[in-house]
Order: sequence, then C-alpha cells, then structure tokens
Amino acid sequence: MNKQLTLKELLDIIKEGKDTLILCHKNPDPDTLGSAFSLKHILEYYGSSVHIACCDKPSQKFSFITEGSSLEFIEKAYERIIAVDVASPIQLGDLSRLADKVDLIIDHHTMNTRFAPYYEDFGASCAEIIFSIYKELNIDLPKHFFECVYAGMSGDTGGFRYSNVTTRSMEYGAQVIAFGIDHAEINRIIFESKTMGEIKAQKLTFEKMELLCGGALAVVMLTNEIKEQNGICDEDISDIVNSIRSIEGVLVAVSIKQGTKDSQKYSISSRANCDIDVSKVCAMLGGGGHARASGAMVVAESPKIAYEKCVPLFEKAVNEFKVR
Ligand SMILES: [Mn+2]
Repeated sequence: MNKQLTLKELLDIIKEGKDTLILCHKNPDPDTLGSAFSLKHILEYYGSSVHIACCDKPSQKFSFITEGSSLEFIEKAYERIIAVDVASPIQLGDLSRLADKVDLIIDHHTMNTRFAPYYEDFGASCAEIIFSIYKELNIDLPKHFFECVYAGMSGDTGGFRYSNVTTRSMEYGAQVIAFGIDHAEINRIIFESKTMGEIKAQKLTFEKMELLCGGALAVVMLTNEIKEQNGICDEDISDIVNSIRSIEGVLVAVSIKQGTKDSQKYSISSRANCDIDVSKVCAMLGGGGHARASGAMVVAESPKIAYEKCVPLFEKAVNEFKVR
C-alpha cells in the first residue's frame, strides 16, 4: 500500500531541489502536458533541474505548452520521478517500465491505482492541483506557468463546460485569467484548431463508425490497415472519440485503435453523454479513468477479436441504462 501524502508533505517534497523526471500519460492531452510544464516551473524555482517525458509525441498544436519539446525519454539516473495526471502504469504506455521507479504521483482520477506514493484531489483537472500548490507557495512565476495551468483546466473541462466543473474550477479559472494570459487563444488552439491530418481522420471516422443500441452507442474502429491506406498517423486520431460523441442521440461513444508499434494492442477510449459510468466498463477491460471519460488497452490477435472483447460490454451498459 503506497503512502498518501498530505499537502504539507507534498510541498516539502516540491521544495527539494533535485534532478527530476516528470512523466505524462500516453496520448498526451492539455491536462497532462499543462500539469507537467507548470510543475516544472515550480520545481525549477526551488532549484530542481527538470526533464519531461511521454511515450507519445505531443500534437504540434500544444507547442504553446511544450515550447517545442518532443518529450523524448532520456535514459539516465534521475534523483526522482513524478507522474502527473497518470492513473495507472498502463497509461505510461511504452514508459510503463518506469512505473515502479516513480516516487510521486500527482493525480485527480478517482480510479488511480496508487502505484507509487501519491497526492490526490478529485477535482476536474490535475492542473487544478498544480494551481492549489502554487497558491500555497505564493511564489513569482512566469506567464507560461499560468498558460499551462489554464490549458490543463480548460482541456479537461471542455472549456469549463463538462459535468466535472465545480465552483472551484471556475474560481481557479478566474484567478488564472487575472494573470493576463490570452485564454481565448488557448481555447481556440485546444478546441477549434485541427491539423489537416485530424480533419482527414475525422472524415474517415464518420465513414467507418457504426451506431448500435438504436443510435445510443457510436463505435469506430481504426485498424493499421485503414490508417495506412488513408495516410493518417496516431496523432491525427487521438481525439476521434469526441467526434462521434457529438452525434445527437449518442449516449456513449467508443473508439478502438490498433497499435502502430504492437498490432495486437488495441487502445479503447470511451465517452458518456449521460450517467453511464464508462470507467466501470473500462475497469472490466483492465483500464479506468473518469465516469464520463475512460480508456483501456485490450490485447487481441485480430481487430475482430478486439471488437468482440469490448463492444458487447458497452452495449450491455447502454441497454441497461435505457431500460432504467
Ligand atoms: Mn486529467
């Protein structure tokens, strides 16, 4: 059983100047990136040197957070490793081999597996935790810190619109904006800007998707064959589940993506538009996340087998909700 840190213990750790590696979750989104890069500012303030790594390359769009870093892992002996917004070792993807070396997890997922000593707070985003830390420390940090925190907060709440938004989310959002960041531009980049590859992937997603449970369940599977034939890469399809989620009448959206490096691994992403807890379905597949946004990794010999492993579970959840 790993230790749960109090805020005081967390602050003491943060103030220790150390050679630090920060790990982001796979398929990096604005919250894991924003949390990592804002935490970097805090750690550097206290004399730490910081490198940030992720198993996947971040989208070019998020270079306002990453400042162009490719987040490649550099093999060396770090004095400490901190994981941000990472609920389980699986979420570290190819870097999951580092999971048992992690010294500290800072996270907001209710289903966190607590694979290392952890500090948790079930707010809307991990960035809210980083901002809480900043508020305790009250130190001078550059504007980039606030841009990163805002990106994380806004990213995980869909621009402060999702059911996970609390009064604290709005208060923190307001307090961050007060530092003079261009919040409208950050939101435009996160929500209203797509690369041509993403647009192509979106078109393909609508062509390939199917509607089950009388239109309440939208499922799309993208295999390596489909990706190759259409010249799209993993970065382009990172957000496809949200495209099919927007269809009127859809209660749950699921995307199944075959692994590029390991074709027997299928990454499942699910989103709920209602009170169906998709994290419970993903838990049956060995994954987890939030009630309305969860994922899992399924190992299967063929796309058909991967599909059969997961889709019936989502169908069952949707059908049970509908008769409720
Ligand atoms: Mn998050």
